[in-house]
Amino acid sequence: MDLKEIAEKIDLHQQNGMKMGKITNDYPELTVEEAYEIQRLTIQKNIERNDPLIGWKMGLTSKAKQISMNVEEPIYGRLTESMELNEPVLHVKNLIHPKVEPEFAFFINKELKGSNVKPRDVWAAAEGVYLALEVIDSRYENFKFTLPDVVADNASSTKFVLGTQVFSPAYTPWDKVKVTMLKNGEKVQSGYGNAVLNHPVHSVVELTKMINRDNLTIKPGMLVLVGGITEAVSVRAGDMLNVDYEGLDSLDLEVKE
Ligand code: 0L1
Ligand code: MG
Repeated sequence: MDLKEIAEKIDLHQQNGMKMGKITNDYPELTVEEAYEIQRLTIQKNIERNDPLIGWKMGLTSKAKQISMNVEEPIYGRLTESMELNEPVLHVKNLIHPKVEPEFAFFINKELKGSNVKPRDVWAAAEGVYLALEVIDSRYENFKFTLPDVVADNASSTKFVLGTQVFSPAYTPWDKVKVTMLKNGEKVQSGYGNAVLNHPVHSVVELTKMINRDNLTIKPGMLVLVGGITEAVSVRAGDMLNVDYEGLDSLDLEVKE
């Protein structure tokens, strides 16, 4: 099994929004550790194209998603500059079957590292929290994959957009924020911040511990998308999403061809 060759294939499908068969169809013995190495090699290709790493995302952070995948811990992916939308407009022409989920993004401005990191270390390192929408678009048919497949495909990362306002991490109980998503004026999802590992801060703690296994750290200036607060919602051209974060602000996303 040539991990570099697999990374090149995934990169091609990610860049062109082309679906592909599961990697584990060809390599059923693929481990999660090897899948993270494929993810690293794939994102290395973005970095070589002047599309630098700007952060991390956590996935499978809700108990429901973990049970459905039969796993006991979340997964992580890497965010690069080209994934950030500069305005709340999503073009779906080069995407496969995009879905959108409401999240929080922690802006970390002090290095977080080690296997013993605690919530208070995250609060000391977090300079701000943004409201965020993540667009996921698995490269696998029908969003069907095993754990190593989805890890290799960078945890389905595709695009994300941040709200304009940054919030102090200190004054909001992020686990208690109610989020309601409307699609074309109709309520489609709602949930609370505690859907993310009981409290979003735990997501940053877990990420720090998970990447520490590969001697990696969260560097100052990095964003962390903590995980979906509700189920992800499928979108297509012509859709309009309005997401209300009670007591804070709301985000819109216009979906165009
Ligand atoms: O951001 C996410 O929670 C996605 C994790 C990967 C699983 C999926 O694509 O649904
Ligand atoms: Mg997500």
